[in-house]
Amino acid sequence: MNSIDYKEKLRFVKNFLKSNDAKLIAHYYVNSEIQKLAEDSGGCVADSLQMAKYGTQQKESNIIIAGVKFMGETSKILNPEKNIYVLDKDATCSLDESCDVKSFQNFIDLHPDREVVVYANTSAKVKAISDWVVTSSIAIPLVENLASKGKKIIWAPDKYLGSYIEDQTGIDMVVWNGACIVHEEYKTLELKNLIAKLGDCEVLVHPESPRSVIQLADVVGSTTKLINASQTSKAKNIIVATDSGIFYQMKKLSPEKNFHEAPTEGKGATCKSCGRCPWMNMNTYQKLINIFNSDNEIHLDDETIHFAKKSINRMIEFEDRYYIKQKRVS
Ligand code: CIZ
Repeated sequence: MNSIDYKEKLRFVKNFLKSNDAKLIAHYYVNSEIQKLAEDSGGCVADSLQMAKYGTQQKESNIIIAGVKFMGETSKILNPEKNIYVLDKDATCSLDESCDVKSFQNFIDLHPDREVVVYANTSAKVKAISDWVVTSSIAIPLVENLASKGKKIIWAPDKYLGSYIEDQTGIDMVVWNGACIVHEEYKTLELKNLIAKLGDCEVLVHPESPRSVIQLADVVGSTTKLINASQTSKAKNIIVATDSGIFYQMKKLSPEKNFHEAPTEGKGATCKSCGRCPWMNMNTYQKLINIFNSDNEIHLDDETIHFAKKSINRMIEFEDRYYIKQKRVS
């Protein structure tokens, strides 16, 4: 990032946001320039749920989401009175794309005795036909809680996160067959080789990764958990198995550490993603400053908002209760 260029861009973006009564909110996976612009213009960088929650606290009537479509939709669900924009409506997510609402409804109908739990990486319509929406940070306690009440569970759409939850809890779920094209590419053998080569290192893995990669992790968790772990780790070398957009936050918090991308190459690699989400990569400065010249506003019907909000709010209430209880215990 050229600093003269950046200063000019920041000045422009600040004026642009102010004159359009807008706030910029970015995800950890977008490029470092957009993350920095969000931070320096008074917005925030966060995971999808925190992005949507942050939007509810802002006075601006226009919220610009730098991320992918389901993140814009989640923001619209929690902020229906605001105008929500994404930088590119074609920026999607392979998990969301793998689980269209019609096929998923048919799947649910095959298992009428099961509670439906879906990951945040789904469309608003899929959220609306589900009982619970969860993020990776709260998925395990929520599934354990449901199972303790004798509930049987459908999990969608990420099969790897689903098997990770099953491994951790011993709870058997009916799991949808979706995957993230970025995380699915991490290679076990090459990761083992990199660990051996570096020696003193710590391995941070997102649970959307294959089981054999997760098994090599020192820490497994959501984007926020991995960023925190990168800061508290005592290791000089950190290997990270999640989208490389996250390195901006990790390097900012620990400039003295060496960060390494977990290998996506090797035997059997198709190199579809190479550790970088092609849709997150569609978030650019040019699209940001032209956002109001194109059709980038998120529109959802009232019924979808109503039912999707119910499923999201159930998670938020569960999460609040869970963390209060954790605090009491610790
Ligand atoms: O919910 C999010 O922001 C995603 C995509 C992952 C995570 O672990 O936070």
